[in-house]
Amino acid sequence: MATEQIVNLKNGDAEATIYLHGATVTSWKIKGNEQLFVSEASKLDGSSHIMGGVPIVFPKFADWGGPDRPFHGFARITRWSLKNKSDNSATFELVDSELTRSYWNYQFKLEYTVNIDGNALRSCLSIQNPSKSENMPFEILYHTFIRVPDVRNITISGLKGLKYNDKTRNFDEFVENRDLVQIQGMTDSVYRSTPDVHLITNAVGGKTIELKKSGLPDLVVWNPWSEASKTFTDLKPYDWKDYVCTEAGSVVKQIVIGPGQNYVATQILTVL
Ligand code: TA6
Repeated sequence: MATEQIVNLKNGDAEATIYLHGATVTSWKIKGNEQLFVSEASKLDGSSHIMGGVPIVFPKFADWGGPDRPFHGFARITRWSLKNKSDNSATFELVDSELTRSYWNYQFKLEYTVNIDGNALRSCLSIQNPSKSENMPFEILYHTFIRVPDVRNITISGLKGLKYNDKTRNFDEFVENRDLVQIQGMTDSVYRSTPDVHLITNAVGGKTIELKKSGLPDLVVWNPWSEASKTFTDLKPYDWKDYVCTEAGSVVKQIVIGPGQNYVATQILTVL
C-alpha cells in the first residue's frame, strides 16, 4: 500500500480515523472512548476488507455471483482518493476502473464525506451515474460495527412488527414481535422498511447510540456469536461479545438511478 493510508479528524472531544482502503472509518472516539469495533485479527494492509469500523458495501450486498465477484461488493476493498480535508471533515472519491467494470459493468462516481461534530459521526455517500444512456442499479449499506461492553446486554429499538429475513434460518421470512431486539445467539437478520431512527442501548460506558438514516430503508443486524466467530480468520474467537453490527442499507430492493442522476445515503451515529 502507498505510505499515506489513513486520514485523522479532530473536533473538540471527538476524533476519527479513516483508511483510504475502502474509505473505512476504523475509529471514532468521544473523550478518548472508542465507539467502533475493529478486530485485532483484521488485516489493515489492503490485502482484504477491514473487519470492523464502518465498511461501505457497494454495489451489491452479500454474495452476487460466486468467488469471482467480491462478497459485499468492491468498494470496501478498493483504495479511495482523498479529495478534501479539514480538521473535522474529509471527502473521498471512488470512480469506475477497468477492475470495477470487470465485476460490474457500469460507470459510476462515489463521493463520501465523513464528518465529526460534537457526539456525532456523520457518513454521507453520494452515488452518481455519469452515463448518458444507461440506468444504474445498485445496493448500498454501511456495515457498521458498534463497540459494546457485552453484546448480550444491548437492545435495538424500532423493529417490532417489521418483516425480516433470517439468514440463520434458511433466509426465511418472519415478523419481529419484540419491542426491543436483544442478541441472545447467532443473529443475521435483514429487516426491511425500518424507521429512520434506531436506538442501541448499553453501548460503551452504558450509553445509548442513536442511528439515524436517510436513503437507507433497511437494517441488517448481525452477530456471529461464539461458534461461527471461530470460522472467521479476521475475527478473534472472543470478538463476538464486543460488537453488534447494525447496518443501515438498501439491500432488499435495488436502487435504480437514471443517466446523470445521483442518490444520497446518509447515516448519523450519535452518542446520547
Ligand atoms: O451483513 C451481514 C453479513 O452479510 C453476514 O451474513 C456475515 O457473514 C457478515 O456480513 C460478514 O461478512 P464479511 O464478508 O464482512 O466477513
